[in-house]
Amino acid sequence: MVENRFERLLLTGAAGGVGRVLRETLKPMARVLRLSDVQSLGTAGEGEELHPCDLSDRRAVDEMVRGCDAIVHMGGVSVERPFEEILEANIKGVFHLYEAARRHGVRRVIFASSNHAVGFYRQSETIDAAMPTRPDGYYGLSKAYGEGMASFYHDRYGIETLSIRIGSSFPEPRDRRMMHIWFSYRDLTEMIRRGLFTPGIGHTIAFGMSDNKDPWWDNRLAAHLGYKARDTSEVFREQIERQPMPAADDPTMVWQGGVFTARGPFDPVDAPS
Ligand code: 15L
Repeated sequence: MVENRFERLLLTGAAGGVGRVLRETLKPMARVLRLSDVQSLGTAGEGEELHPCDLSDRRAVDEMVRGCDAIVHMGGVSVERPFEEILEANIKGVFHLYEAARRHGVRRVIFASSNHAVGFYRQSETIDAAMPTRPDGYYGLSKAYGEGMASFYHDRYGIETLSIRIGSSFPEPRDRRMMHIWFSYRDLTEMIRRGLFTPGIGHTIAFGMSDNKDPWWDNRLAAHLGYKARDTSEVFREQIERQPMPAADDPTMVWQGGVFTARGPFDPVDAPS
């Protein structure tokens, strides 16, 4: 893996939980890190450029991408929400992003997909990236759509993408489900680095997880990235197992997507009953 720094790397969603971490850890990978979000980004530090942007605004996204060599796309709605909200940031937003990438000659994208693209697989199943998606809501659907967009822009225009189906990327796992899919910030950063600098990735889908015990996901189709996790959720096992055991039919014990599988429906207030 030849690791030349990018001249200008764009990070969207830079004000979010994961984005705030990547704002620091991606810095060595570019001379200038352009940071974008709809939320406040504070003030620019050394080597940073702030570029607030609403992903549903096509012109604004085009401007945001202009001059960048690569994109780490963490932006958009990151939880289950009514379809109309998902539509703006995640469906239109990802289209705007890839169109801008095409127009401005960006050759590499990291797309923050999610485990919720496959959230309706059971926890008893082991899945790989070749198996059909099983979205657990509108949010999960938007991530499956984003992966489709990445595949299309590769086949049609040669833009390469690593779609990372991120598990639970928090400082620590919060429950038994997350023990299986926890993704430390250090491992997330390493997977992004591999996605940015490994040659010839086409459109690769990888499951974003640390080296956890009893994983539900098989990453052999992303082996060419050479990604190796350094962290594991095992160090949190004792504290997590002190939590009361949920009922066997609790969504967090049955489905890979956990509580996301039980969100909704979201009736509009003026819907006929
Ligand atoms: C996600 O995709 C969400 O963005 C994050 O907030 C978590 O809920 C995570 O999945 C998860 O499944 O734990």
